[in-house]
Amino acid sequence: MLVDSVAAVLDEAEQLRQRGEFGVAIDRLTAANRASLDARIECKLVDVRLEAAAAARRPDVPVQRSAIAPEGDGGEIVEVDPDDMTVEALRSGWARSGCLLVRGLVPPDRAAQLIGGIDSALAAFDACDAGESFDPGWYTARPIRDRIGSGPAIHRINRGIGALWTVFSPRMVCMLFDAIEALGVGQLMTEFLGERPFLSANKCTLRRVPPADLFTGWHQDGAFLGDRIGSVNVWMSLTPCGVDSPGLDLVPKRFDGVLDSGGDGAVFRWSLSDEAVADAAGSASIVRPQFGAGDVLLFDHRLVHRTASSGAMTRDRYAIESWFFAPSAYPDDQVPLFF
Ligand SMILES: O=C(O)CCC(=O)C(=O)O
Repeated sequence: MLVDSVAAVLDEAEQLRQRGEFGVAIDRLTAANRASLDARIECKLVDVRLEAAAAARRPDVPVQRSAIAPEGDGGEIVEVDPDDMTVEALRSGWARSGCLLVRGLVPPDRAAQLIGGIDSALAAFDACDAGESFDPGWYTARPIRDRIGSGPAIHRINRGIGALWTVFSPRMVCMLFDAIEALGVGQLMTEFLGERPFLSANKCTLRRVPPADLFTGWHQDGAFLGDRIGSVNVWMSLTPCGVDSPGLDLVPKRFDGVLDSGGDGAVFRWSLSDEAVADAAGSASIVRPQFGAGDVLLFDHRLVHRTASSGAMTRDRYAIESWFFAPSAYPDDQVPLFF
């Protein structure tokens, strides 16, 4: 886009932002960026999205939604085709197996685009780290507090395991939101939660997980998010995983609440020991699903899971973990990003 046009778009967005017209500002910036990608617009979009969510008035009373109670003892992950991804299917999948697997939801061209984006974002991080030039559309860090507890502001990246907060890659935020909308997941979450969710800036993570024996722990995200929240994690597997590249281990079962974490054998204070997971699983044995490229697993903060890894694996796994929360039942320590 011409320099003058970018300046005009940014100027207009700034005026809209100052008037509190965040939604219009986001629409204008998004349209301009779709017409021609520009890092200044993408960075501005992140600023406006953070401010819009922070300024949004949270309802005093949470939007009413009926709790999902366990149906049966679990056992097999409930799967549907993309055309059958409805709120009813989501509720039923979560009640019966704690999650819903939508096979092939992300088409191959979009998966390839997101994989390329993860590579570019990590490469831009590396270049920044090495003091080399890089495209700020792919990587622009900002001081955002850690996702667990309200500790000091840090720049969250765990480069060793190929993890980078999506919010640090303004272009990936645009690509992810485009995908979530185009795949129908935005509408699904809004119907399910009864309100359009915000994305957590300090939890949504781009992942290029290396094949190695990783030090990860069984957990329910509710152990650090709390249980009185409305959550949907859209976990997109962009490359096949679960056999020769790291996938997820999980207990395909709905839990009534958040289990007691920590204690003997737990890796972190918010994680669960192998024994605690075996006890909780009961007759539902632990599974390591084989995900295909483009499969999406939808779950909430009660699913018991961990990264599935082993030293015998040979390939990287690309995925995006995107935690969305209902504005009226939003976890305290998560930084909201307007979606
Ligand atoms: O992608 C992974 O390996 C971990 C994902 C996870 O723990 C989550 O999405 O909550």
